[in-house]
Amino acid sequence: MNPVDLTLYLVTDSSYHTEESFLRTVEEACQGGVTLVQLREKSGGREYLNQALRVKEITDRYRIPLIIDDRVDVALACGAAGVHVGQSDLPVACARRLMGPDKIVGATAKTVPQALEAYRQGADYLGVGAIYPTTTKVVTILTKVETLQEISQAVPIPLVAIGGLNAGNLDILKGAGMRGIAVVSAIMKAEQPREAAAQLKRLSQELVNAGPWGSAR
Ligand code: TZP
Ligand code: MG
Repeated sequence: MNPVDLTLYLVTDSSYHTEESFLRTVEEACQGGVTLVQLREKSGGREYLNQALRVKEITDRYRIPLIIDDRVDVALACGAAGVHVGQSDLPVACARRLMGPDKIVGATAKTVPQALEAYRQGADYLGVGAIYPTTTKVVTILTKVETLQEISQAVPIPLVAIGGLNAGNLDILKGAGMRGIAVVSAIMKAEQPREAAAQLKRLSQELVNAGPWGSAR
């Protein structure tokens, strides 16, 4: 299992940005303290790789691992730290085989059987949600907090919650055993991404510390 700091996971969406404001937002988020960045763009292979290389230049400067959504080939081609696969992407076992043992492989899981399968196939962490309805373009269903708890008890790998999360609605995750939060809009649409990231990180840290993984215990 590769160690990964999920405290504040930024998932990108460039759709409402110019390239310049997109890259600046990612950089400010890094300055604000995001612990992991996922490039999640729906462009074709060549354009996706070029975006990945530009984002990696930034994340490398801040020593923050970059994860590529969906595409193992793009992750390998740009030298990313890892890949994140959903239920309709390559199976985790394939992603693991292609990425090798030392890269991060994350997976989406919305149920206990999906979580167990991803864990057994070699996932390092799981993204679970959507916790709340989201305005980000994604095919997803809402995941109940009880399901988060069941998943966190079923697998030994860390979980990150995603979907509609912002600084004002994280309390629902108390006691759910999460190791962090993943956000798109709360940072990508923020007027001050650096400040937004810093605040979300503080709140996520409090949440994690209060749970079973916390250093406070
Ligand atoms: N998977 C489940 S919800 C979601 C993804 C990629 C999008 C979350 O975006 P936001 O803006 O943080 O609700
Ligand atoms: Mg995906």
